[in-house]
Amino acid sequence: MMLSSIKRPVAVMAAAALLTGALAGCTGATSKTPAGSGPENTASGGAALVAPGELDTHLGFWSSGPYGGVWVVGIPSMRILREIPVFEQRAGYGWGFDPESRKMLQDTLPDPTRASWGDTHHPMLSKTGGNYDGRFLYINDLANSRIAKIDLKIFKTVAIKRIPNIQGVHGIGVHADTKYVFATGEYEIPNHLNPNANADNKFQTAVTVMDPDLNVVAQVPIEYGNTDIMGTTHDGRYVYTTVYNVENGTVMKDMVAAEKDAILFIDVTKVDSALKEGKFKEVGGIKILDTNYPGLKTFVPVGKNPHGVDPEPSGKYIVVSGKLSPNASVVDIATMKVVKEVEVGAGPLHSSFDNKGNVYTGNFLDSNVVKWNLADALAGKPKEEYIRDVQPAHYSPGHMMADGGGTKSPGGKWLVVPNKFSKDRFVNVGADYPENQQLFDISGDKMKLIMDMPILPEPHDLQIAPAELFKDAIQAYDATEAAAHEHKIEPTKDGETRVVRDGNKVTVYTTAKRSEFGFKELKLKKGDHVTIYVTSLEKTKDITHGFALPDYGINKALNPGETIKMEFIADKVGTYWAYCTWFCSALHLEMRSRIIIEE
Ligand code: CUK
Ligand code: CUA
Ligand code: CA
Repeated sequence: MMLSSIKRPVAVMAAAALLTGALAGCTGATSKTPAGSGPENTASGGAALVAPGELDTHLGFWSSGPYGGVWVVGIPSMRILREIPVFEQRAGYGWGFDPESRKMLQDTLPDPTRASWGDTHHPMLSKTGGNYDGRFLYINDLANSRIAKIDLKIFKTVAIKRIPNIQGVHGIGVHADTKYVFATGEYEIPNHLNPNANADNKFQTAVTVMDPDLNVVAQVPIEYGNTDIMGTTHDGRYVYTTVYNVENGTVMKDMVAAEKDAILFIDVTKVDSALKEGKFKEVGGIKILDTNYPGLKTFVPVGKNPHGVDPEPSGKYIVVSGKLSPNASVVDIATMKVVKEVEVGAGPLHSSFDNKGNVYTGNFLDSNVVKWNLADALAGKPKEEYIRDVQPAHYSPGHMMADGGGTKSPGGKWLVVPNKFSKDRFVNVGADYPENQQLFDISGDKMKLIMDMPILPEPHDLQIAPAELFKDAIQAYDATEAAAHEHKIEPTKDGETRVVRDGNKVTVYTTAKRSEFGFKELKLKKGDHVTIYVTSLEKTKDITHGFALPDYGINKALNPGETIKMEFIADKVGTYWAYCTWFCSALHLEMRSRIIIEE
């Protein structure tokens, strides 16, 4: 291999080799690489590359569709840094195998005996003053009408809630100061909202208002057949959603019958005042707001079956993607009127923004990304002028996201285009093709394709923020005491294992370090209700242990300084090994302890 002259990571080379068209014209410095694979002609002059040992400047948070979790990806390298399991069990992290996370998953299912799964579409970072603040990430589960909160101090899911009275939580929105989190209901459930709540009994779905911990504050009944994608204004005043089924149709033909559908604006200040004035009925513990409360809801007619609703940075307009029309509709927030229909191409689904007044709209049918200038379009300039660039996407993009794209302050550097198809972009691996997501450098006049990256189905939507925003995420729990405190137990010291028996209730307090657990052997009686707390004595970052007792369905990762809790009923007589599941030292396989269960 003649790699000595190439100062760039293998991943980029591999990707670049697939991009010969886009990256043609490399210089002599990389002449030994496949033709057209040079980095020098990217708009950034190669700065896009993240060499081994270098760190990414941005983090992307991906929803993973029916994969049910969140992927954290470094940008611009596009290296997957970790997964945050949310709605599904994940053995790697032991998510869903300990009582706390299992309860979070199962208690929020319609039937707790079923396997938990999720269909995640829209990750939304928490905000302060209309900009990402790096504290939390919220994400929906379309499948089971759930929403989850991830704490970005620990990159773990800390709350999952099932939202009552609606089916299919699809769009979610985060208030400009994270005062509220909002969710839509995609599927109509006629008359489902308690008929007593509203005399005319015609409500099909509801918009849900939650506090930052996802407790339902109120629901706003909606008379139309769905509420779809959501957004919020940068001043915190409105949350808005597309409504593509004003027809209340139950089959596709009927859902596209009307010439116009709508954008629904909900005035957040009216939610507050209606609550304050008691303009609601309480149904099953949920405050159902008086739907006729003045100024609470405004429906703005737009072209049929609209889709993406994206707030541009100035806070004046929302760009609504037409889906069935070749237009993006620009809605003026102050007047709640469509002020411009901008022709962008066939099948626009979503848009994102840079810091120079440009909009990036993805066309599903044309399979491209169109960069257009908002001011020029609003001024009525011809298409040749307001459209600044068109680049093919491979293939058929859904969402697209620029760094800081949904905020007041986009960064204007990166655009990620998650595509629905990859077709010929990767080596054949059977009838299931990987999905293809593409990275564009948008800092120049023209968009530059930097990378193709195959990923598991499916990269649905994402948020991109500077990595700097997450610098306070913990790398090791500061003190064993702090982690033990969460479980309200005395911290367990080195060399100490306490076994406390109270009838058939047995509580074990023990430790983990390289490379042994605090107890060497544990004797239990058949029928014992066992709780085991394991505290990691590690202080070194990146030394993770695991605690698995497979015969009792237990498996959990254990970070430095962390205390985990496991429970089981010792209902099988025999000898069972608890072992460490994370490779932690040369003696990792020796890190196991015997549990003997006697009659
Ligand atoms: S919806 Cu999927 S392409 Cu769930 Cu965000 Cu538009
Ligand atoms: Cu501890 Cu492997
Ligand atoms: Ca419609």
